[in-house]
Formats: sequence, structure tokens, C-alpha cells
Amino acid sequence: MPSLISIAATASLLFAAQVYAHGYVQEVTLGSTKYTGYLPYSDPYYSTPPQRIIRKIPGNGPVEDVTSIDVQCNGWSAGGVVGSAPAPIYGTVAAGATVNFNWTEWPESHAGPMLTYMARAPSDITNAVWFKIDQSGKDSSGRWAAADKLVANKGIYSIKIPAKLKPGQYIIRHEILALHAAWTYPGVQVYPSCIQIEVTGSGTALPTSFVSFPGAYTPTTPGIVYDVYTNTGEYPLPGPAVWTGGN
Ligand SMILES: *[C@@H]1O[C@H](CO)[C@@H](O)[C@H](O)[C@H]1NC(C)=O
Ligand SMILES: [Cu+2]
Repeated sequence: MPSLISIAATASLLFAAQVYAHGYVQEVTLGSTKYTGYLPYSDPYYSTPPQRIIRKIPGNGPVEDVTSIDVQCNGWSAGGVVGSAPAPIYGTVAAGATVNFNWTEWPESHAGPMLTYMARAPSDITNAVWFKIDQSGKDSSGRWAAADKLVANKGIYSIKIPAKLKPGQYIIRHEILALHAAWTYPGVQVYPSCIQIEVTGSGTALPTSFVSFPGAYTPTTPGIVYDVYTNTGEYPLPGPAVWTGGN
């Protein structure tokens, strides 16, 4: 283990994290291999930073401007933390395998959907290169992917890498949209996480339509603006349809 420069600074930041109580992906399991996520309250304090497959994030707080570059991979560009900066390594996973995202304790108040995109690398990920592989909003009994199901499942959300996806390097962009203040805009809280992977297998499928981040969501997109307290109707999941060609 690399040594911590400042235990005290880390401890006080961890305390702050609990006070604000939002969240991020702290661990990801690709098939059967577990990878620790980028831990914003301890990784920066190591003299030799641990190498992660998840791109750096500024903390456990949200991105609230859906038109900002920060919405891509979770950054705080005003504070000099560009979430889209490449991570040093990537994980390996077979097409068709399960990916488990392990979120830090998610606040019950933060209701909203969970959506997962991928982009094939290398590419300029500010272009329209993203396709959606999974989404989960509100079910017919009013239970949300986050927080209801996520909390019941001990912070784990699972997806599958499309089984016929062409092998190669990709970025997974997994996110929660917290809607507790989204009756107006700004209000939605975006919690994206970008994970670098190499997909193995013999598939040949690739999607043909793509969206960009920023771009896929606008301040007037249904589902970006949504009143969770009074709207008992179906939740309109924002972004494109899920690409099913890889299954
Ligand atoms: C999620 O990650 C944390 C931190 O590594 C770990 O303590 C916890 O057991 C993990 N949760 C599950 C359900 O594996
Ligand atoms: Cu919060």
C-alpha cells in the first residue's frame, strides 16, 4: 500500500462526506474481478496514488449543469477537476458478462433513475459517441431505481455488457439522476461515473446512433425536469432508447 500523506486531512474530508451524504461508485466488479473505484476522499492523499480504472471525480457531490463538460464523467471544472481526464489503467470484461456498480450509501431522499451508456475508445468523447445499454426509472408501484431498489440491494446495481458487442476498449458511463429538486431547472443532480474497460469476445455488433455528453440532456428534457412529489405518472427516462443489437 502507498502511504497516506495526511491521515488527518482525509479523516476530516470523510466526515464532510457523511454530512453532505450524496454518493459515487466506490467499487466495480467486472465479471468476477473486483476493482476499487477512484476514492475522492483518500486517493489524492497518497504519495503514490493508487491506479484506478474509474476516472477521477471531485467528490461525492452532483453536477447540476447538464450543459457543462462536467456532466460527461463527473468533474468540477471550475475547481480544476476535469472528470474526463483518462484514468491510468482499464479493466477487462467479456461481452455478455455482468458488471456490478457498488455505490456509497445512497440517501433515501435522492429518488431517481439509473442509466448506463458506453462509448467506444479511442474517440473524442465530447462528440456523439455514446450509446445507452441500460436504464431503470420508476416501476408501476412507484419504486425508484435509486434510492428504493439500490438501497434494498445494498448499494449494488447490475448491468450486462451487450453479449454481441464488438471487442475493444470502451468507457462505461454509469449515472444516477437524483430528482428530489428537479421540479424546476436547475434542480436535477447528475452523478456520473466513467469506467475504462476492455471488452473481450467475438461479437461484431456496434450501434449506429449515438448521443453526446453534454448534449443528450437539456434543461427542458422531460425526465430532467420532473416533480417526484406530485407526479404519480410514468417517468420519462431521458436520453435515447437502449441499444439492444448487442444482445
Ligand atoms: C461495496 O464496497 C464497499 C467498500 O469497498 C464494501 O465494504 C462493501 O462490502 C461492498 N458492498 C458489497 C455488497 O459488496
Ligand atoms: Cu445529495
